[in-house]
Amino acid sequence: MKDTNNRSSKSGFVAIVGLPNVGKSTLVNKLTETDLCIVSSRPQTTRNMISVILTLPNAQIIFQDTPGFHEAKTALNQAFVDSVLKTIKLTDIILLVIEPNPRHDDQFEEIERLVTKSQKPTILVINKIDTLDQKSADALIISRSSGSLFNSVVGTSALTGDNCDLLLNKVIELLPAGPFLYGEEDLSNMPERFFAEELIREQILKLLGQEIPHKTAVTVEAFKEVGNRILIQANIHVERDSQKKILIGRGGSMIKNIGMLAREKIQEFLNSPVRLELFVKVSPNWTKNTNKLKEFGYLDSR
Ligand SMILES: Nc1nc2c(ncn2[C@@H]2O[C@H](COP(=O)(O)OP(=O)(O)OP(=O)(O)O)[C@@H](O)[C@H]2O)c(=O)[nH]1
Ligand SMILES: [Mg+2]
Repeated sequence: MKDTNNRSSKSGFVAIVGLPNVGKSTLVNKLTETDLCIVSSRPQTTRNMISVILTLPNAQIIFQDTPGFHEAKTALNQAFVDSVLKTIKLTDIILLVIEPNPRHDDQFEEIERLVTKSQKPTILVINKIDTLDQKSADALIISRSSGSLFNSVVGTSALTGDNCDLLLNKVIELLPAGPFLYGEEDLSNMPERFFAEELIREQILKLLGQEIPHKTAVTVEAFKEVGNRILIQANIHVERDSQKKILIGRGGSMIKNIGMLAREKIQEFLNSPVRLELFVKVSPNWTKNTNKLKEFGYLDSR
């Protein structure tokens, strides 16, 4: 296959899956040298499959970040799990990301089984290798490689970038021959408004305590040019009045802070001045309501 400049080319979709908080999104950002996937120290940060495109001279890779695989207790959690299952089914190559001392519970066994039984090329990525000394890291990779069901086993640090080039080369080796599927400048096939929602959610994850971010969804309701700025109006949905009060903060201080920090990030992303208006809405029990999940973009509306 030839790319647009008539060179031999490879292209394909590469899913990044694993338990929550193992560093999947950090790894996608590092491999693509972007900042498109939001990252936080808490589990269940990623909620949708997110495509990030890396175009190299002879290869185009569409990385697919996915939500952490976990037990689905609410309709929202089920939507996360379903998006992982769908991505595994439709992708070309699968990277299963684990930590040096992975949990060996039912969820881990299930995701490992899904990946190794997929009949697709797979790589086991042992991430956060920077938390081990060199000797232990080498020993771990050797022991995981022996008798492994994966095409390759690689130890990486998405934080420091260690071995990320090696991982990228292994991905390129496994990539099928094919023409580029997207323009060479495209960073994602997802709309700008999706990333604006994510950048607002990122600040909520950073600024608010344990439970609130898990009960929060962001929807952009308006996204338009007004004069030399882009006006973005977004709703922040929570489940209860008490959560709304916390999000607004004393005298509106919390929502003001979220808005200020998110606006800076969105301006950087869009490379344009932005006016951001945020509204907090109570949508009782939205995490359990499939109609709301469709409205908020977590379930297909078809
Ligand atoms: N030490 C170390 N920390 C890392 C590494 N990669 C990611 N982290 C940290 O691990 C935490 C989780 O990272 P994420 O990239 O959000 O993890 P995730 O797997 O996408 O999490 P979910 O979206 O919740 O499933 C963050 O605090 C990261 O900074 C790594 O290679 N080394
Ligand atoms: Mg993530």
